Amino acid sequence: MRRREFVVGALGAGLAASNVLDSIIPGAPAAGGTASASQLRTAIPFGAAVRVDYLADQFDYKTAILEHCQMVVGEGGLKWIDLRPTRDDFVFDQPDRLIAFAEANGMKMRGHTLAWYGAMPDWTQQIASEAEAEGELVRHIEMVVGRYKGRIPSWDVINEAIADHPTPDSPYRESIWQQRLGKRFVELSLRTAAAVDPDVQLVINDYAIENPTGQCRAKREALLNMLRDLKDRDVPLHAVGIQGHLLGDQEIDKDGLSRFVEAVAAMDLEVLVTELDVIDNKLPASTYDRDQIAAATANDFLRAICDVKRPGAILTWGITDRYTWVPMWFTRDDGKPNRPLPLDVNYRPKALMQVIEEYTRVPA
Ligand code: 9MR
Repeated sequence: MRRREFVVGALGAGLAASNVLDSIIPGAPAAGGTASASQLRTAIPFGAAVRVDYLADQFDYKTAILEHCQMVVGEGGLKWIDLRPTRDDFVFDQPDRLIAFAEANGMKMRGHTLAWYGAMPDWTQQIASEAEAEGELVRHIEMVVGRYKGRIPSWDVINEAIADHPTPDSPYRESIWQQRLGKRFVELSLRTAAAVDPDVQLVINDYAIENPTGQCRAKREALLNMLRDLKDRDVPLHAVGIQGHLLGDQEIDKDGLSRFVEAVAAMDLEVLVTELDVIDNKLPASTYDRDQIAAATANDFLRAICDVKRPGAILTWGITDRYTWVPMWFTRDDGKPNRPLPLDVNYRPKALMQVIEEYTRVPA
């Protein structure tokens, strides 16, 4: 079978879950497709989160990014803690270097992120009133989106605004923005970003929506409610970022995730996969088995999305197992290093990379 026929099957009706190992072997049989011809002829841009310092001094790292990515996003650099060490300083060094790299190499850069509870400098704890919060948030977004206007085409305006265990009465996560402004910080951020750069893609980004658990069901529902509320009030918004930090030992809720994507698409919103990786701390020790399970999990996840709607981009949260956030929270009991990303520590492609390529490449 030629690649084109194979990709038709992979993107269309999808690969049977049990078939994932076949799916990454050239020549494997594929089911009949349902995706349109235009969907199949257009590649999905692939990208990765980048640590900008390593681009400068690690040849293999830079080569891997250049070889595999059409898009980059700073793993840090645009977070408040990096940009705003003090209330009055804006430090643009890292994102300036990353955008220069992207532009020099014909890549797009995504912006991550404008309003998040995490990675906040201590001084923001002193934001005491509603007016002060509004002033700081608006000033920040105007300054940062304005600096890269026309150059960063897509922004995670809102990151992880849904509570870890949302309830109908309390769907939002605590943050300085939520505490001082209530839920209107979401609308304020989106409207401010849209006013600064009307062409930018405005994204709401979140995680833990892909498993068949009560927590993920509640997160999906809370996120959809938030999106509906924004759309009902004509708040500018273009896409939902599904982060995709997949728990390797948990099943993907294919129906639940597909239904979620359907509901997002029905609101005329695009879907992006923004932070894909596979958390492997509970997976078997064998490297081979672990990589196959990670690839199968990612395949189930991507298939559930792509069966419904072609994502605007697929990005992983890092490119090589050498540099990943995963061991900060999910070290293995056996002491073996984590393997969450598409390339191993020596930049060799793993089964996960093959799965990603099946979804992102233009058919021959
Ligand atoms: O990978 C990032 C890590 O290096 C940072 O220390 C951390 C705090 O800024 O953020 C990590 O990235 C997170 C992303 O910004 C939002 N989704 C979850 C990611 C992994 O924790």
